[in-house]
Amino acid sequence: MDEQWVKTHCARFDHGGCGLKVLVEQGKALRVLPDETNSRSRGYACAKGMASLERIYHPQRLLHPVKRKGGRGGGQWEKISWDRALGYAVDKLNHIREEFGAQAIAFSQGSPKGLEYLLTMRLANLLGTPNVATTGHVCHWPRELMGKFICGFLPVPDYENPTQCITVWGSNPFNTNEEGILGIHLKRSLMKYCPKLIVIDPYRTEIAKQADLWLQIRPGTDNLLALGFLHVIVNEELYDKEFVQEWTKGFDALKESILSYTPSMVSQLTWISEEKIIRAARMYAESTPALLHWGNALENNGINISQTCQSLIILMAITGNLDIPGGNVQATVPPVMSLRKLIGAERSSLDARKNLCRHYGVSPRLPFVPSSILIKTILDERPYAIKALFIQGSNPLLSYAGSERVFKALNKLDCVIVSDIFMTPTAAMADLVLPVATNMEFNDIGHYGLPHGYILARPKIVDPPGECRSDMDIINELGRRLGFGQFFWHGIEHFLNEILAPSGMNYEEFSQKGILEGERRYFKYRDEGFATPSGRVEIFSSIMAEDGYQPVPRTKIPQDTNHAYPLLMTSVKPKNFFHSGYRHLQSLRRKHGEPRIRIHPETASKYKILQGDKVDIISPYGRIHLMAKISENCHPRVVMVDYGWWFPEKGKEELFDWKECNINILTSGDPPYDPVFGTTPLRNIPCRIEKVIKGHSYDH
Ligand SMILES: Nc1nc2c(c(=O)[nH]1)N[C@H]1C(S)=C(S)[C@@H](COP(=O)(O)OP(=O)(O)OC[C@H]3O[C@@H](n4cnc5c(=O)[nH]c(N)nc54)[C@H](O)[C@@H]3O)O[C@H]1N2
Ligand SMILES: Nc1nc2c(c(=O)[nH]1)N[C@H]1C(S)=C(S)[C@@H](COP(=O)(O)OP(=O)(O)OC[C@H]3O[C@@H](n4cnc5c(=O)[nH]c(N)nc54)[C@H](O)[C@@H]3O)O[C@H]1N2
Ligand code: SF4
Ligand SMILES: [Mo]
Repeated sequence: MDEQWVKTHCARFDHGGCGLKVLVEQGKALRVLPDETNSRSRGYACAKGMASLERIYHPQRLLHPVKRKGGRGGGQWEKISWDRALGYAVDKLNHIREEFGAQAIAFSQGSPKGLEYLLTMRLANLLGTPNVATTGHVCHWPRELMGKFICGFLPVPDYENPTQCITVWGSNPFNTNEEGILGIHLKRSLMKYCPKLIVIDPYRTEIAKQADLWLQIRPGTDNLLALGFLHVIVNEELYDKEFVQEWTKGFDALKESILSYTPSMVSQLTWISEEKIIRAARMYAESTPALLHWGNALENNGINISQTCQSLIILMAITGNLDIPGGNVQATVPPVMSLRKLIGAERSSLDARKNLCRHYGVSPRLPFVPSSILIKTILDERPYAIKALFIQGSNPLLSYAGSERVFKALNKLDCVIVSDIFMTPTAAMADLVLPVATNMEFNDIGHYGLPHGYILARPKIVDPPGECRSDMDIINELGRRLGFGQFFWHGIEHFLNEILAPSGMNYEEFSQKGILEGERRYFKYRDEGFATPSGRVEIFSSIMAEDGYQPVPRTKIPQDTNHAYPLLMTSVKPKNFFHSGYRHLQSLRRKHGEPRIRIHPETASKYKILQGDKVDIISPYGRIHLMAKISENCHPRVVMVDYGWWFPEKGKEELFDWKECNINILTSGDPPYDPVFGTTPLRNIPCRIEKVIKGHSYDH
C-alpha cells in the first residue's frame, strides 16, 4: 500500500493558515486531520478545514467548461472543451477591446484565495484596463491604505510577545480566525499572558463573554467611539509624550479636532455609558504594551471608514504602541518577488483619465476599483460603458452591497465569464462558466501579499477532478492567447519558482519547509524613520491633505433610526461557511441549516415573535425573510442577520433562490460613499421587522 500522510495548509475556507495533514492512497485523499506539528496552528483546525475532502469530492462540483444556451440565467448549459471556452473568451475580449477600448473589459475578484488575483491584475495591466474590481473597500483596504498614509505600514497585532491589554474591536476572531490565524494566536495570548481584554461589539460574542470590559456599541458609531477614546487620552494626558514629541506630526491639530467628542456626547450617540468609555480608554492607554485587534465590522460600517481608520492608527501611535513587541507592528515581508513585479506594474500603460476612482472622487491610490463603483459605472455607462466582466472567485449577487442593482448590471453586460468551484447564483447569470481546481489540487502559495510577514506552502496532493484547472493556469493561458505570451509562463511551476527565487528556494524545497518568514524586528523607525512624506507618524496626514481629504479625523454624526425603520440591522460572518460559499457541504450545513435573524427577547415580544417564526426584515432598499432566533446577546434595538445565504439545493432556473434570504437585498451600493474608499454601509442599516403569517406579513 502506498498510503502516505502529506502536510499542507488549509485554504479557501477563509484566508487560510491552519496546518493540515492528509492521508493519500493511490492518488485519492482519504482523511484530513489537523497537523499538530504545525508551528503556528499547533493542532487546531475548524469544521471547515475538516470538510476539505468533502469539498474536493463533492458531486455538485463543476467539472467542465459550460456555455450558456437560451436566455441569461435560464439554467440551460452546453458542455464545451477548454479550447473552445478560452477561444470564446479571447474572441469576445479582443472584439470588445477593439470596438470600445480596453477599459470596457472589467475583472471582478473575490476575497484573495492565493496568487490568482495578482495574475489577474497583471493581465489587466497588459490589456490596458484599470478595471479590476474587488470588495477590498469593505474588507481590508481602508486599514491598509490609511496605515500607509499615516505611518507607512498596516499595524497588525503582535501576538508573538506578551501584552498587557488586548482590544478586540468589531471582530469575532473565535469564529473567523481573522487572516486564517489570528484567532488561534489571540486565544493563546489570553491563556499565556492573561492580559486585560476590551471587546467592542453590539453582540455578546464568545470573546465578549470573557472581556473585562464589553462595550455594547450602537452599530455604525465606531468612528465616534474612537474619537471619544482620543478625547479622554489627550485630555487626561495619558499619551506617550516622548513618542508624540519625537515621532509624530500634527498633534496640535488633533487636540483641536477632538475637542467636541466628549465622553458625554459620545455616550449619547454610541449607547455606551460615559463611565465605560472613560474606563476603556484609560485601560488601553495605561497598559504597555497594548494591542488593538481590528475587525471587519469597521470597514463594513461604510461612509465614515476613512476617519475611523485614521483615528485608530493615531490611537496606537500616541499611546506608544506602534512597532513595539506586544503592540501593533509592521511585519517584514519574506524575501520573495515583489508585488509590483508580479502584477507587472512597470509594464502597465494605464490611462489615468480612465481611472474610475478618480472619476468618482475616491482615492486614485486604491489599486483596484471598489465594487460599488464598478456596478454604478455599468448601470450609468458613465464615464464610459463596460461591456465584459470576468468574475473570478466571487459571488457578487450575494456579496456586493445592493444585490438588485448587481442583478441589473449583470443583465446589462455583453459578456459575463465566471470561474468557480460550484455553480452559484452569479455563475448562473454567466455566458461562460469555467470549472476551477481548488486547493490540494495544484501547487499554491498562501498569504503572499497579506501583511503578516510570512508565506505558506500549499502543495498539490491529488489531481483535480474532471477538467478543472487552477485560476492561475487559466489566467496564464488566457494571457498567452491574448498575445502577451512573453509576460506569462510556460507552466505554473516556472511562475512559482520565479516568485520564490529571491529566497534561494524552489517550490519543492519551500513545500518541504512549509513556511517562509520575514525577519522579525521591532522599533524599525528608530533606524529608518516612518515611511511617510515627513518620516514621522502623520497625525495630520499630508497625503490626505494633498488628495483633498480631511487630514485629521473629524466625523459625521450618524443618522438616527425613525418611525418607519425603528431598528438597526447588523451582521456577522458565518462561523461554518466562508461568506456565501459552501452551503453545499452537508457536514457544515448540519451545523447551520438555514439563515436566522437574532432578536432580543424584549423586541421579539413587542412584535409577538417566537423562536422559529418566519420574520420579514424590511429596509429602505428591500425585504427578505428569515427564521427568528431569540437571543439575550443582542441589543434590544439591534437585529443580527445571517449573511451570505442562497440555496444550492434549489433549482438553477430560480437562481437558487438568491433573493429570499440575501442580506444584501437590504443594503445599498449607491452613494453616499466614504469619500476616500467608496465604501457603503453593510452593517448599520435602519430596518423594521414583521412576523410572517401564512406567507403574509403581519403588520404592526
Ligand atoms: N452584507 C455583507 N456583505 C459583505 C460582507 C458582510 O460581512 N456583510 N463581507 C464583505 C467582505 S469582508 C468580503 S471579503 C466579500 C467577499 O465577497 P466574495 O469573495 O464575492 O464572496 P464569496 O461568497 O466568498 O464568493 C467567493 C466565490 O468563490 C468561489 N471560490 C472559492 N475558491 C475559489 C477558487 O480558488 N477559485 C475560484 N475561481 N473560485 C473560488 C466560491 O465557491 C464562491 O462562490 O463580501 C463582502 N460583502
Ligand atoms: N468562518 C468565517 N471566517 C471568515 C470569513 C467568513 O466568511 N467565515 N471571512 C473572512 C474575511 S474575508 C474577513 S474580512 C474576516 C472578518 O472577520 P472579523 O473581523 O472577525 O469580522 P466579522 O465576523 O465580519 O464581524 C465581527 C464582529 O463585528 C460585530 N459587529 C457588527 N456590527 C458592528 C458595529 O457596527 N461595530 C462593531 N464594533 N462591531 C460590529 C459582529 O457582532 C461580529 O462579532 O473573516 C475572515 N474569516
Ligand atoms: S480556521 Fe480557517 S485556516 Fe483554520 S481550519 Fe478553519 S478555515 Fe481552515
Ligand atoms: Mo473580507
